[in-house]
Amino acid sequence: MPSVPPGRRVIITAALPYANNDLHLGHIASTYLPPDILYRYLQHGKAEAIQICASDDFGTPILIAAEKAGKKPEDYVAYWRERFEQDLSALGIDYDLFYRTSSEENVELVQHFFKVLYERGYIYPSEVHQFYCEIDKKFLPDRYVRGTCPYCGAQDQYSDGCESCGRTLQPGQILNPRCAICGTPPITKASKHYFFKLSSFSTQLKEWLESNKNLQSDARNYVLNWIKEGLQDWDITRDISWGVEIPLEEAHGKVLYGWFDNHLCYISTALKAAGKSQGKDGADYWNDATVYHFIGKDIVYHHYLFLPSMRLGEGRFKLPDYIPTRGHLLLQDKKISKSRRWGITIREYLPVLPPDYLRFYLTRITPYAQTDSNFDLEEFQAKVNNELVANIGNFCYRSLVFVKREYGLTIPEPGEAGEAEKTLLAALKKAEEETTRQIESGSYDRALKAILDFGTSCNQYFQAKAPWEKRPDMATTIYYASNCVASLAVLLHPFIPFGAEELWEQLSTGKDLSDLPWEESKEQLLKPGHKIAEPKPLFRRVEDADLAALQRIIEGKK
Ligand code: B3M
Ligand code: ZN
Repeated sequence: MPSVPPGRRVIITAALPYANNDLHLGHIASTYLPPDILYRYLQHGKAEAIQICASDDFGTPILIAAEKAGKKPEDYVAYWRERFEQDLSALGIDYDLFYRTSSEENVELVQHFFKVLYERGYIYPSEVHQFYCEIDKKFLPDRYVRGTCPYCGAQDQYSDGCESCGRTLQPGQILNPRCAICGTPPITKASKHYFFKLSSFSTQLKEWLESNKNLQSDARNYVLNWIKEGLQDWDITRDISWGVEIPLEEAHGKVLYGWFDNHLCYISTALKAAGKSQGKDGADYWNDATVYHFIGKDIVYHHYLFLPSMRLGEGRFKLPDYIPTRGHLLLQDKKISKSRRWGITIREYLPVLPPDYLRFYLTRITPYAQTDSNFDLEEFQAKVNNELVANIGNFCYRSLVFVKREYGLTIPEPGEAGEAEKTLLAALKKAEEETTRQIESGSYDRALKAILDFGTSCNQYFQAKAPWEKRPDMATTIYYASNCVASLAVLLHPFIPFGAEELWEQLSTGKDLSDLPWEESKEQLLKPGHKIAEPKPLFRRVEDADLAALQRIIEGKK
Protein backbone atom coordinates (compact mmCIF):
# COMPACT_ATOMS: atom_id res chain seq x y z
CA MET A 1 0.00 0.00 0.00
CA PRO A 2 1.33 3.48 -0.80
CA SER A 3 1.36 5.76 2.25
CA VAL A 4 -1.82 7.74 2.82
CA PRO A 5 -2.44 11.28 4.03
CA PRO A 6 -2.51 11.25 7.84
CA GLY A 7 -5.98 11.04 9.32
CA ARG A 8 -7.81 10.11 6.17
CA ARG A 9 -9.73 6.99 7.00
CA VAL A 10 -12.77 5.90 5.01
CA ILE A 11 -15.45 3.30 5.75
CA ILE A 12 -17.46 2.20 2.72
CA THR A 13 -20.64 0.13 2.96
CA ALA A 14 -23.09 -1.08 0.33
CA ALA A 15 -26.75 -1.89 1.06
CA LEU A 16 -27.06 -5.44 2.33
CA PRO A 17 -28.76 -7.84 -0.10
CA TYR A 18 -31.66 -9.92 1.23
CA ALA A 19 -30.55 -13.52 1.50
CA ASN A 20 -33.19 -15.00 -0.77
CA ASN A 21 -32.33 -14.07 -4.36
CA ASP A 22 -29.41 -13.81 -6.74
CA LEU A 23 -27.98 -10.39 -7.49
CA HIS A 24 -28.84 -8.94 -10.88
CA LEU A 25 -27.45 -6.17 -13.07
CA GLY A 26 -29.58 -3.54 -11.34
CA HIS A 27 -28.07 -4.27 -7.94
CA ILE A 28 -24.60 -3.91 -9.38
CA ALA A 29 -25.28 -0.61 -11.15
CA SER A 30 -26.80 1.24 -8.21
CA THR A 31 -25.33 -0.36 -5.13
CA TYR A 32 -22.24 -2.56 -5.51
CA LEU A 33 -20.14 -1.18 -8.35
CA PRO A 34 -20.01 2.53 -7.35
CA PRO A 35 -18.52 1.88 -3.89
CA ASP A 36 -15.97 -0.50 -5.39
CA ILE A 37 -14.73 2.23 -7.73
CA LEU A 38 -14.25 4.55 -4.79
CA TYR A 39 -12.58 1.83 -2.72
CA ARG A 40 -10.09 0.91 -5.44
CA TYR A 41 -9.29 4.53 -6.12
CA LEU A 42 -8.65 5.24 -2.42
CA GLN A 43 -6.30 2.28 -2.23
CA HIS A 44 -3.88 4.09 -4.55
CA GLY A 45 -2.53 6.02 -1.57
CA LYS A 46 -5.56 8.26 -1.10
CA ALA A 47 -6.85 6.93 2.21
CA GLU A 48 -6.88 4.03 4.59
CA ALA A 49 -10.13 2.50 3.39
CA ILE A 50 -12.22 -0.51 4.27
CA GLN A 51 -15.14 -1.83 2.26
CA ILE A 52 -17.71 -4.07 3.91
CA CYS A 53 -21.04 -5.66 3.15
CA ALA A 54 -23.19 -8.48 4.55
CA SER A 55 -26.18 -10.62 3.80
CA ASP A 56 -29.47 -9.29 5.16
CA ASP A 57 -30.65 -12.48 6.85
CA PHE A 58 -33.75 -11.74 8.87
CA GLY A 59 -37.35 -11.07 7.96
CA THR A 60 -40.60 -12.75 7.05
CA PRO A 61 -39.95 -13.21 3.31
CA ILE A 62 -36.71 -15.07 4.05
CA LEU A 63 -38.31 -17.28 6.70
CA ILE A 64 -41.13 -18.19 4.31
CA ALA A 65 -38.70 -18.92 1.50
CA ALA A 66 -36.61 -21.12 3.80
CA GLU A 67 -39.71 -23.02 4.91
CA LYS A 68 -40.71 -23.53 1.30
CA ALA A 69 -37.24 -24.83 0.45
CA GLY A 70 -37.46 -27.20 3.44
CA LYS A 71 -34.34 -25.69 4.99
CA LYS A 72 -33.46 -24.23 8.36
CA PRO A 73 -33.30 -20.44 7.96
CA GLU A 74 -29.63 -20.44 9.11
CA ASP A 75 -28.69 -22.82 6.29
CA TYR A 76 -30.87 -21.09 3.80
CA VAL A 77 -29.23 -17.66 4.33
CA ALA A 78 -25.73 -19.17 4.41
CA TYR A 79 -26.35 -20.57 0.94
CA TRP A 80 -27.23 -17.14 -0.44
CA ARG A 81 -24.46 -15.34 1.37
CA GLU A 82 -21.93 -17.60 -0.29
CA ARG A 83 -23.45 -16.94 -3.70
CA PHE A 84 -23.28 -13.17 -3.12
CA GLU A 85 -19.62 -13.37 -2.31
CA GLN A 86 -18.88 -15.51 -5.35
CA ASP A 87 -20.83 -13.29 -7.73
CA LEU A 88 -19.42 -10.03 -6.42
CA SER A 89 -15.89 -11.36 -6.35
CA ALA A 90 -16.25 -12.57 -9.95
CA LEU A 91 -17.01 -8.95 -10.82
CA GLY A 92 -13.87 -7.82 -9.02
CA ILE A 93 -15.84 -6.53 -6.02
CA ASP A 94 -14.03 -7.77 -2.93
CA TYR A 95 -14.58 -6.80 0.65
CA ASP A 96 -12.47 -6.51 3.75
CA LEU A 97 -15.37 -8.45 5.22
CA PHE A 98 -18.62 -9.74 3.76
CA TYR A 99 -20.52 -10.69 6.90
CA ARG A 100 -24.13 -11.27 7.95
CA THR A 101 -26.84 -9.51 9.93
CA SER A 102 -27.36 -12.71 11.92
CA SER A 103 -23.76 -12.66 13.22
CA GLU A 104 -23.12 -12.81 16.94
CA GLU A 105 -21.52 -9.37 16.82
CA ASN A 106 -24.49 -7.81 15.10
CA VAL A 107 -27.03 -9.39 17.43
CA GLU A 108 -25.01 -8.01 20.34
CA LEU A 109 -24.93 -4.49 18.92
CA VAL A 110 -28.63 -4.56 17.98
CA GLN A 111 -29.73 -5.70 21.43
CA HIS A 112 -27.54 -3.03 22.97
CA PHE A 113 -29.22 -0.39 20.78
CA PHE A 114 -32.65 -1.69 21.74
CA LYS A 115 -31.87 -1.54 25.45
CA VAL A 116 -30.45 1.98 25.35
CA LEU A 117 -33.28 3.32 23.22
CA TYR A 118 -35.84 1.59 25.43
CA GLU A 119 -34.32 2.92 28.64
CA ARG A 120 -34.30 6.42 27.21
CA GLY A 121 -37.97 6.20 26.28
CA TYR A 122 -37.41 6.15 22.50
CA ILE A 123 -39.03 2.73 22.35
CA TYR A 124 -42.44 2.14 23.93
CA PRO A 125 -44.88 -0.81 24.01
CA SER A 126 -48.36 -0.69 22.57
CA GLU A 127 -51.06 -3.27 21.93
CA VAL A 128 -51.81 -3.99 18.26
CA HIS A 129 -54.18 -6.31 16.43
CA GLN A 130 -52.46 -8.86 14.26
CA PHE A 131 -53.60 -11.55 11.87
CA TYR A 132 -53.38 -14.94 13.52
CA CYS A 133 -53.91 -18.39 12.00
CA GLU A 134 -55.72 -20.82 14.29
CA ILE A 135 -54.70 -23.81 12.19
CA ASP A 136 -50.96 -23.02 12.18
CA LYS A 137 -51.10 -21.41 15.65
CA LYS A 138 -49.05 -18.50 14.40
CA PHE A 139 -49.19 -14.75 14.08
CA LEU A 140 -49.07 -13.83 10.42
CA PRO A 141 -47.04 -10.71 9.72
CA ASP A 142 -46.38 -9.21 6.26
CA ARG A 143 -45.97 -11.95 3.71
CA TYR A 144 -47.72 -14.61 5.74
CA VAL A 145 -51.01 -13.16 4.57
CA ARG A 146 -52.25 -12.91 1.02
CA GLY A 147 -55.38 -11.25 -0.25
CA THR A 148 -56.87 -8.65 -2.56
CA CYS A 149 -55.34 -5.20 -3.00
CA PRO A 150 -57.76 -2.55 -1.67
CA TYR A 151 -56.51 -0.03 -4.26
CA CYS A 152 -56.42 -1.87 -7.57
CA GLY A 153 -58.27 -5.11 -6.85
CA ALA A 154 -55.31 -7.34 -7.81
CA GLN A 155 -55.74 -10.78 -6.24
CA ASP A 156 -53.24 -12.87 -4.34
CA GLN A 157 -51.08 -9.99 -3.07
CA TYR A 158 -49.00 -9.96 0.10
CA SER A 159 -50.45 -8.02 3.02
CA ASP A 160 -47.55 -5.53 3.09
CA GLY A 161 -47.66 -4.38 -0.50
CA CYS A 162 -49.22 -4.89 -3.91
CA GLU A 163 -46.92 -6.00 -6.71
CA SER A 164 -49.46 -5.03 -9.30
CA CYS A 165 -49.90 -1.33 -8.45
CA GLY A 166 -46.78 -0.97 -6.30
CA ARG A 167 -48.52 0.47 -3.23
CA THR A 168 -47.39 -0.27 0.31
CA LEU A 169 -50.14 -1.65 2.52
CA GLN A 170 -50.53 -1.12 6.24
CA PRO A 171 -51.37 -4.05 8.52
CA GLY A 172 -55.06 -4.90 8.27
CA GLN A 173 -55.65 -3.10 4.96
CA ILE A 174 -55.63 -6.16 2.70
CA LEU A 175 -59.07 -7.51 1.62
CA ASN A 176 -60.12 -11.19 1.82
CA PRO A 177 -57.04 -12.13 3.87
CA ARG A 178 -55.88 -15.75 3.85
CA CYS A 179 -53.02 -17.48 5.62
CA ALA A 180 -50.17 -17.95 3.14
CA ILE A 181 -49.30 -21.33 4.65
CA CYS A 182 -52.67 -23.12 4.84
CA GLY A 183 -55.07 -20.83 2.96
CA THR A 184 -57.66 -20.37 5.72
CA PRO A 185 -58.87 -16.88 6.63
CA PRO A 186 -57.02 -15.64 9.73
CA ILE A 187 -58.58 -14.12 12.83
CA THR A 188 -57.15 -11.04 14.50
CA LYS A 189 -55.59 -11.25 17.90
CA ALA A 190 -54.01 -8.71 20.24
CA SER A 191 -50.24 -8.70 20.61
CA LYS A 192 -47.89 -6.41 22.51
CA HIS A 193 -45.60 -4.62 20.07
CA TYR A 194 -42.77 -2.12 20.47
CA PHE A 195 -42.64 1.17 18.63
CA PHE A 196 -39.68 3.38 17.87
CA LYS A 197 -40.41 7.08 18.35
CA LEU A 198 -39.20 8.37 15.03
CA SER A 199 -41.23 11.52 15.61
CA SER A 200 -39.04 12.70 18.48
CA PHE A 201 -36.06 13.06 16.13
CA SER A 202 -37.72 15.37 13.61
CA THR A 203 -35.82 18.50 14.65
CA GLN A 204 -32.43 16.83 14.89
CA LEU A 205 -32.96 15.06 11.56
CA LYS A 206 -33.92 18.31 9.90
CA GLU A 207 -30.80 20.01 11.20
CA TRP A 208 -28.59 17.20 10.02
CA LEU A 209 -30.19 17.09 6.57
CA GLU A 210 -29.79 20.83 6.18
CA SER A 211 -26.25 21.03 7.45
CA ASN A 212 -24.70 17.98 5.78
CA LYS A 213 -23.74 19.42 2.41
CA ASN A 214 -22.52 16.06 1.13
CA LEU A 215 -26.04 14.69 0.79
CA GLN A 216 -27.58 14.78 -2.67
CA SER A 217 -30.08 17.60 -2.88
CA ASP A 218 -32.87 15.62 -4.57
CA ALA A 219 -32.93 13.08 -1.75
CA ARG A 220 -32.53 15.73 0.93
CA ASN A 221 -35.48 17.72 -0.35
CA TYR A 222 -37.99 14.96 -0.37
CA VAL A 223 -36.88 13.63 2.99
CA LEU A 224 -37.36 17.15 4.38
CA ASN A 225 -40.87 17.02 2.97
CA TRP A 226 -41.64 13.78 4.77
CA ILE A 227 -40.51 15.40 8.00
CA LYS A 228 -42.75 18.38 7.32
CA GLU A 229 -45.71 16.06 6.79
CA GLY A 230 -45.00 14.46 10.17
CA LEU A 231 -43.13 11.24 10.92
CA GLN A 232 -44.96 8.10 12.05
CA ASP A 233 -43.55 5.94 14.83
CA TRP A 234 -42.32 2.55 13.66
CA ASP A 235 -43.60 -0.83 14.74
CA ILE A 236 -40.31 -2.69 15.24
CA THR A 237 -41.77 -6.00 16.43
CA ARG A 238 -42.50 -9.22 14.56
CA ASP A 239 -44.26 -12.24 16.04
CA ILE A 240 -42.02 -14.77 14.31
CA SER A 241 -39.10 -16.91 15.35
CA TRP A 242 -36.46 -15.68 12.88
CA GLY A 243 -34.83 -12.41 13.89
CA VAL A 244 -32.95 -10.69 16.69
CA GLU A 245 -34.76 -11.51 19.92
CA ILE A 246 -36.14 -8.54 21.78
CA PRO A 247 -34.01 -8.38 24.92
CA LEU A 248 -36.86 -8.01 27.40
CA GLU A 249 -38.34 -10.70 29.62
CA GLU A 250 -41.93 -9.82 28.71
CA ALA A 251 -41.19 -9.85 24.97
CA HIS A 252 -40.31 -13.50 24.92
CA GLY A 253 -40.88 -15.12 21.50
CA LYS A 254 -40.88 -11.82 19.64
CA VAL A 255 -38.14 -10.55 17.37
CA LEU A 256 -37.11 -7.20 15.96
CA TYR A 257 -38.18 -6.04 12.54
CA GLY A 258 -35.38 -6.48 9.97
CA TRP A 259 -34.95 -2.76 9.41
CA PHE A 260 -34.12 -2.33 13.08
CA ASP A 261 -31.13 -4.63 12.87
CA ASN A 262 -29.84 -4.58 9.29
CA HIS A 263 -28.25 -1.12 9.11
CA LEU A 264 -26.53 -1.65 12.45
CA CYS A 265 -24.67 -4.40 10.64
CA TYR A 266 -22.73 -1.65 8.83
CA ILE A 267 -21.22 -0.76 12.19
CA SER A 268 -20.80 -4.26 13.64
CA THR A 269 -19.19 -5.51 10.42
CA ALA A 270 -16.84 -2.54 9.99
CA LEU A 271 -15.65 -2.87 13.58
CA LYS A 272 -15.11 -6.58 13.14
CA ALA A 273 -13.19 -5.99 9.90
CA ALA A 274 -11.00 -3.41 11.62
CA GLY A 275 -10.44 -5.65 14.65
CA LYS A 276 -12.16 -3.19 17.03
CA SER A 277 -14.52 -3.85 19.91
CA GLN A 278 -18.00 -2.35 20.20
CA GLY A 279 -16.73 -0.23 23.05
CA LYS A 280 -14.80 3.03 23.03
CA ASP A 281 -12.05 1.99 20.64
CA GLY A 282 -14.68 0.92 18.11
CA ALA A 283 -16.65 4.14 18.47
CA ASP A 284 -13.45 6.18 18.09
CA TYR A 285 -12.51 4.24 15.02
CA TRP A 286 -15.94 4.82 13.47
CA ASN A 287 -16.10 8.49 14.38
CA ASP A 288 -12.63 9.25 13.01
CA ALA A 289 -13.58 7.91 9.59
CA THR A 290 -15.44 9.41 6.67
CA VAL A 291 -18.45 7.12 6.41
CA TYR A 292 -20.18 6.27 3.12
CA HIS A 293 -23.38 4.22 2.84
CA PHE A 294 -24.09 3.42 -0.82
CA ILE A 295 -27.75 2.64 -1.56
CA GLY A 296 -30.44 2.45 -4.23
CA LYS A 297 -33.22 4.99 -4.20
CA ASP A 298 -35.93 2.65 -2.89
CA ILE A 299 -34.38 2.61 0.59
CA VAL A 300 -33.95 6.34 1.08
CA TYR A 301 -36.56 6.44 3.82
CA HIS A 302 -34.69 3.90 5.91
CA HIS A 303 -31.26 5.44 5.44
CA TYR A 304 -32.11 9.11 5.76
CA LEU A 305 -34.58 8.81 8.66
CA PHE A 306 -34.59 5.51 10.46
CA LEU A 307 -30.86 4.86 10.51
CA PRO A 308 -29.82 8.37 11.65
CA SER A 309 -32.55 8.51 14.31
CA MET A 310 -31.43 5.27 15.88
CA ARG A 311 -27.84 6.45 15.91
CA LEU A 312 -28.80 9.81 17.36
CA GLY A 313 -30.82 8.07 20.07
CA GLU A 314 -27.97 5.81 21.09
CA GLY A 315 -25.44 8.58 20.65
CA ARG A 316 -22.05 6.90 20.24
CA PHE A 317 -21.69 6.39 16.48
CA LYS A 318 -21.69 9.30 14.12
CA LEU A 319 -24.11 9.69 11.22
CA PRO A 320 -22.94 8.96 7.68
CA ASP A 321 -21.03 11.66 5.86
CA TYR A 322 -22.31 10.44 2.50
CA ILE A 323 -25.30 8.36 1.43
CA PRO A 324 -24.68 8.05 -2.32
CA THR A 325 -28.09 7.19 -3.72
CA ARG A 326 -28.65 5.99 -7.26
CA GLY A 327 -31.72 5.24 -9.34
CA HIS A 328 -32.91 1.97 -10.82
CA LEU A 329 -31.52 0.22 -13.82
CA LEU A 330 -34.04 -0.62 -16.50
CA LEU A 331 -33.34 -3.43 -18.92
CA GLN A 332 -34.40 -2.73 -22.49
CA ASP A 333 -36.57 0.08 -21.08
CA LYS A 334 -38.46 -2.21 -18.72
CA LYS A 335 -38.31 -2.48 -14.96
CA ILE A 336 -36.17 -5.40 -13.76
CA SER A 337 -38.36 -7.70 -11.67
CA LYS A 338 -38.15 -11.29 -10.61
CA SER A 339 -41.90 -11.71 -10.35
CA ARG A 340 -42.32 -10.18 -13.82
CA ARG A 341 -39.56 -12.44 -15.09
CA TRP A 342 -37.45 -9.66 -16.52
CA GLY A 343 -33.75 -9.37 -15.83
CA ILE A 344 -30.24 -10.83 -16.06
CA THR A 345 -28.49 -12.10 -12.94
CA ILE A 346 -24.73 -11.93 -12.49
CA ARG A 347 -24.58 -15.71 -12.74
CA GLU A 348 -26.31 -15.57 -16.07
CA TYR A 349 -24.15 -12.76 -17.42
CA LEU A 350 -20.73 -14.08 -16.48
CA PRO A 351 -20.45 -17.05 -18.86
CA VAL A 352 -21.26 -14.75 -21.78
CA LEU A 353 -18.87 -11.78 -21.48
CA PRO A 354 -16.02 -10.50 -19.28
CA PRO A 355 -16.83 -8.75 -15.98
CA ASP A 356 -14.97 -5.60 -17.08
CA TYR A 357 -17.45 -5.04 -19.92
CA LEU A 358 -20.30 -4.94 -17.46
CA ARG A 359 -18.40 -2.67 -15.09
CA PHE A 360 -17.45 -0.40 -17.97
CA TYR A 361 -20.92 -0.02 -19.43
CA LEU A 362 -22.75 0.29 -16.11
CA THR A 363 -20.33 2.98 -14.98
CA ARG A 364 -20.76 4.85 -18.26
CA ILE A 365 -24.56 4.99 -17.96
CA THR A 366 -25.06 5.41 -14.19
CA PRO A 367 -24.95 9.02 -12.98
CA TYR A 368 -24.55 10.18 -9.40
CA ALA A 369 -28.27 10.83 -9.11
CA GLN A 370 -31.59 9.17 -8.55
CA THR A 371 -32.55 9.17 -12.20
CA ASP A 372 -33.01 5.72 -13.70
CA SER A 373 -30.61 4.34 -16.33
CA ASN A 374 -31.34 1.89 -19.08
CA PHE A 375 -29.31 -1.18 -20.04
CA ASP A 376 -29.73 -1.35 -23.78
CA LEU A 377 -28.13 -4.36 -25.42
CA GLU A 378 -27.16 -2.59 -28.63
CA GLU A 379 -25.79 0.43 -26.83
CA PHE A 380 -23.81 -1.92 -24.59
CA GLN A 381 -22.23 -3.53 -27.64
CA ALA A 382 -21.51 -0.19 -29.30
CA LYS A 383 -19.99 1.44 -26.20
CA VAL A 384 -17.78 -1.52 -25.37
CA ASN A 385 -16.62 -1.99 -28.96
CA ASN A 386 -16.02 1.68 -29.76
CA GLU A 387 -14.83 3.09 -26.49
CA LEU A 388 -13.15 0.23 -24.71
CA VAL A 389 -11.97 -2.11 -27.45
CA ALA A 390 -11.27 0.38 -30.25
CA ASN A 391 -10.24 3.47 -28.31
CA ILE A 392 -8.37 2.08 -25.30
CA GLY A 393 -7.57 -1.51 -26.25
CA ASN A 394 -6.17 -0.81 -29.71
CA PHE A 395 -4.03 2.10 -28.62
CA CYS A 396 -2.42 0.04 -25.86
CA TYR A 397 -1.81 -2.98 -28.03
CA ARG A 398 -0.47 -1.02 -31.01
CA SER A 399 1.92 0.96 -28.82
CA LEU A 400 3.33 -2.11 -27.10
CA VAL A 401 3.65 -4.01 -30.36
CA PHE A 402 5.98 -1.26 -31.56
CA VAL A 403 8.07 -1.63 -28.42
CA LYS A 404 8.37 -5.29 -29.26
CA ARG A 405 8.97 -5.10 -32.99
CA GLU A 406 11.24 -2.07 -33.18
CA TYR A 407 13.03 -2.23 -29.83
CA GLY A 408 13.00 -5.85 -28.78
CA LEU A 409 10.54 -5.21 -25.92
CA THR A 410 12.74 -2.43 -24.46
CA ILE A 411 11.41 1.08 -23.84
CA PRO A 412 13.50 3.32 -26.13
CA GLU A 413 15.42 6.45 -25.16
CA PRO A 414 13.29 9.44 -26.25
CA GLY A 415 14.54 12.55 -28.00
CA GLU A 416 13.39 15.98 -26.94
CA ALA A 417 9.63 16.42 -26.41
CA GLY A 418 8.08 18.47 -29.21
CA GLU A 419 4.73 20.24 -29.50
CA ALA A 420 2.82 17.00 -29.99
CA GLU A 421 4.33 15.50 -26.83
CA LYS A 422 3.58 18.63 -24.84
CA THR A 423 -0.04 18.52 -25.96
CA LEU A 424 -0.22 14.84 -25.04
CA LEU A 425 1.27 15.41 -21.58
CA ALA A 426 -1.13 18.30 -20.99
CA ALA A 427 -4.01 15.97 -21.88
CA LEU A 428 -2.67 13.40 -19.42
CA LYS A 429 -2.38 15.94 -16.62
CA LYS A 430 -5.89 17.12 -17.31
CA ALA A 431 -7.19 13.54 -17.32
CA GLU A 432 -5.61 12.77 -13.95
CA GLU A 433 -6.97 15.97 -12.42
CA GLU A 434 -10.44 15.60 -13.87
CA THR A 435 -10.70 11.92 -12.93
CA THR A 436 -9.65 12.74 -9.39
CA ARG A 437 -12.10 15.62 -9.13
CA GLN A 438 -14.99 13.55 -10.45
CA ILE A 439 -14.27 10.52 -8.30
CA GLU A 440 -13.95 12.67 -5.20
CA SER A 441 -17.33 14.23 -5.98
CA GLY A 442 -19.06 10.91 -6.66
CA SER A 443 -19.49 11.13 -10.43
CA TYR A 444 -17.76 7.96 -11.55
CA ASP A 445 -19.46 8.14 -14.96
CA ARG A 446 -17.79 11.49 -15.62
CA ALA A 447 -14.47 10.28 -14.27
CA LEU A 448 -14.49 7.40 -16.73
CA LYS A 449 -15.44 9.76 -19.53
CA ALA A 450 -12.38 11.91 -18.75
CA ILE A 451 -10.15 8.84 -19.16
CA LEU A 452 -11.81 7.96 -22.46
CA ASP A 453 -11.21 11.49 -23.71
CA PHE A 454 -7.57 11.03 -22.84
CA GLY A 455 -7.63 7.76 -24.79
CA THR A 456 -8.85 9.73 -27.79
CA SER A 457 -5.92 12.15 -27.38
CA CYS A 458 -3.55 9.18 -27.28
CA ASN A 459 -4.96 7.81 -30.52
CA GLN A 460 -4.71 11.20 -32.20
CA TYR A 461 -1.09 11.49 -31.12
CA PHE A 462 -0.29 8.03 -32.45
CA GLN A 463 -2.03 8.70 -35.76
CA ALA A 464 -0.28 12.03 -36.20
CA LYS A 465 3.16 10.64 -35.38
CA ALA A 466 2.64 7.57 -37.59
CA PRO A 467 5.43 5.43 -36.14
CA TRP A 468 4.91 2.91 -38.96
CA GLU A 469 6.56 5.49 -41.24
CA LYS A 470 9.69 5.11 -39.15
CA ARG A 471 10.37 8.81 -38.91
CA PRO A 472 13.52 9.98 -37.10
CA ASP A 473 11.55 10.64 -33.86
CA MET A 474 9.94 7.19 -33.77
CA ALA A 475 11.70 6.40 -30.46
CA THR A 476 10.22 9.54 -28.87
CA THR A 477 6.77 8.56 -30.09
CA ILE A 478 6.99 5.04 -28.76
CA TYR A 479 8.44 6.20 -25.45
CA TYR A 480 5.57 8.61 -24.82
CA ALA A 481 2.90 6.29 -26.22
CA SER A 482 3.95 3.37 -24.04
CA ASN A 483 4.11 5.63 -21.00
CA CYS A 484 0.56 6.71 -21.70
CA VAL A 485 -0.36 3.02 -21.71
CA ALA A 486 1.08 2.75 -18.19
CA SER A 487 -0.87 5.81 -17.08
CA LEU A 488 -4.05 4.34 -18.51
CA ALA A 489 -3.53 1.14 -16.54
CA VAL A 490 -3.48 3.14 -13.29
CA LEU A 491 -6.35 5.46 -14.18
CA LEU A 492 -8.56 2.60 -15.36
CA HIS A 493 -7.81 0.37 -12.40
CA PRO A 494 -10.81 1.42 -10.27
CA PHE A 495 -13.17 0.93 -13.20
CA ILE A 496 -11.99 -2.18 -15.06
CA PRO A 497 -9.61 -3.91 -12.66
CA PHE A 498 -9.15 -7.10 -14.68
CA GLY A 499 -8.09 -5.36 -17.89
CA ALA A 500 -5.99 -2.81 -16.00
CA GLU A 501 -4.11 -5.51 -14.14
CA GLU A 502 -3.55 -7.55 -17.26
CA LEU A 503 -2.17 -4.48 -18.99
CA TRP A 504 0.03 -3.74 -15.99
CA GLU A 505 1.38 -7.29 -16.15
CA GLN A 506 2.36 -6.76 -19.77
CA LEU A 507 4.36 -3.71 -18.67
CA SER A 508 6.26 -5.95 -16.28
CA THR A 509 7.16 -3.25 -13.75
CA GLY A 510 7.57 -5.76 -10.93
CA LYS A 511 5.28 -3.63 -8.72
CA ASP A 512 1.71 -4.25 -7.65
CA LEU A 513 -0.65 -1.99 -9.53
CA SER A 514 -2.52 -1.09 -6.30
CA ASP A 515 0.78 0.00 -4.79
CA LEU A 516 1.10 2.85 -7.19
CA PRO A 517 0.25 6.27 -5.75
CA TRP A 518 -2.60 7.70 -7.82
CA GLU A 519 -0.82 10.96 -8.66
CA GLU A 520 2.00 9.08 -10.31
CA SER A 521 -0.37 8.18 -13.12
CA LYS A 522 0.50 11.53 -14.67
CA GLU A 523 4.23 10.78 -14.65
CA GLN A 524 6.34 8.80 -17.12
CA LEU A 525 6.31 5.48 -15.32
CA LEU A 526 8.41 3.45 -17.76
CA LYS A 527 12.08 4.42 -17.99
CA PRO A 528 14.21 4.00 -21.12
CA GLY A 529 15.83 0.58 -21.06
CA HIS A 530 12.95 -1.02 -19.13
CA LYS A 531 11.91 -4.35 -20.58
CA ILE A 532 8.24 -5.17 -20.99
CA ALA A 533 6.56 -8.55 -21.37
CA GLU A 534 4.97 -9.93 -24.50
CA PRO A 535 2.08 -7.63 -25.58
CA LYS A 536 -1.32 -9.24 -26.07
CA PRO A 537 -4.65 -7.77 -27.16
CA LEU A 538 -6.57 -6.82 -24.02
CA PHE A 539 -10.15 -7.06 -25.13
CA ARG A 540 -12.23 -8.82 -27.69
CA ARG A 541 -15.22 -7.28 -29.39
CA VAL A 542 -18.79 -7.91 -28.31
CA GLU A 543 -20.20 -9.94 -31.21
CA ASP A 544 -23.81 -10.19 -32.31
CA ALA A 545 -23.74 -13.76 -31.02
CA ASP A 546 -23.00 -12.43 -27.50
CA LEU A 547 -25.99 -10.15 -27.67
CA ALA A 548 -28.10 -13.04 -28.86
CA ALA A 549 -26.95 -15.05 -25.85
CA LEU A 550 -27.98 -12.24 -23.49
CA GLN A 551 -31.26 -11.92 -25.34
CA ARG A 552 -31.91 -15.66 -24.86
CA ILE A 553 -31.37 -15.28 -21.10
CA ILE A 554 -34.02 -12.59 -20.99
CA GLU A 555 -36.44 -14.44 -23.25
CA GLY A 556 -35.87 -17.76 -21.51
CA LYS A 557 -37.68 -16.50 -18.42
CA LYS A 558 -40.94 -15.73 -20.14
N1 B3M B 1 -31.88 -5.66 2.51
C1 B3M B 1 -32.37 -4.50 0.55
C2 B3M B 1 -33.34 -3.58 -0.06
O1 B3M B 1 -34.31 -3.21 0.54
C3 B3M B 1 -32.21 -4.34 2.02
C4 B3M B 1 -31.13 -3.35 2.32
C5 B3M B 1 -30.69 -3.31 3.73
S1 B3M B 1 -29.42 -2.13 3.95
C6 B3M B 1 -29.21 -1.99 5.60
O2 B3M B 1 -33.10 -3.26 -1.20
ZN1 ZN C 1 -52.81 -3.00 -5.98
